[in-house]
Amino acid sequence: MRVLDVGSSIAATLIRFAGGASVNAAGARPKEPITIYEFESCPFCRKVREALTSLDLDARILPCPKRGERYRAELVERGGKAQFPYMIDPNTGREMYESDDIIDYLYAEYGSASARPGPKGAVPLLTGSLASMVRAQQGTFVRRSKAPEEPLELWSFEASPFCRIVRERLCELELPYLLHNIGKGSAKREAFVTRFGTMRVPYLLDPNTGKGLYESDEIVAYLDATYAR
Ligand SMILES: N[C@@H](CCC(=O)N[C@@H](CS)C(=O)NCC(=O)O)C(=O)O
Repeated sequence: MRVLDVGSSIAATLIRFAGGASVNAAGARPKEPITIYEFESCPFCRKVREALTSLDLDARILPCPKRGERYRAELVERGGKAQFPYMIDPNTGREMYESDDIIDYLYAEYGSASARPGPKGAVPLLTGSLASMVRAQQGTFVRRSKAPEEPLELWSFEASPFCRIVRERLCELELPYLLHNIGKGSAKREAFVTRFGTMRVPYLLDPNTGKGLYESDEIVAYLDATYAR
């Protein structure tokens, strides 16, 4: 039911104290987007995605839901184990596991090390896991899908309840996408409005079909109709 879906997604945002709503520490800009192997319900991945919004960074997301085959095996080959998140920065050649190390790295490279919020002990793990429970573990397990030729593009920010609903489905369907983080205060908002006419997210653009969509429930229906098997 739509009202439960949106209500539980709002609850997930509140449980995480609305982390990843706005930009607070954007520094040097990477030429190429960062790549992240992750899955939506993972509390460690959630922390990293919140940092990406705070730093106003885009990312190539390679979704690795449990039982997924598209990118999990690729990561094991590359990094040696199935542990998420895993980050690759094509601009510096650095790659790493461990969410806290990734966040330290991103703040030092693309924000400022002094603006990096403290790790806060077990709180992100507890609240991030609770948020996933409230969402009934959506964004955890794979759904069979056709692989797109080109990655999709999603304009989103981490705390948005509506964007979460879309990210969960992209994750379950193992659809790679370029995540344009566009939190409050993002330098990319003006260009978005100029290009699309209004400031509203989520916005999904599928270069494989030329389709562009705003409403989260319509986006999910589109993804299912186009890619689910
Ligand atoms: N200390 C690591 C913990 C990462 C971790 O345990 N990730 C879990 C997902 S929440 C994982 O990779 N599980 C293996 C799997 O899903 O197959 C970090 O902070 O990045």
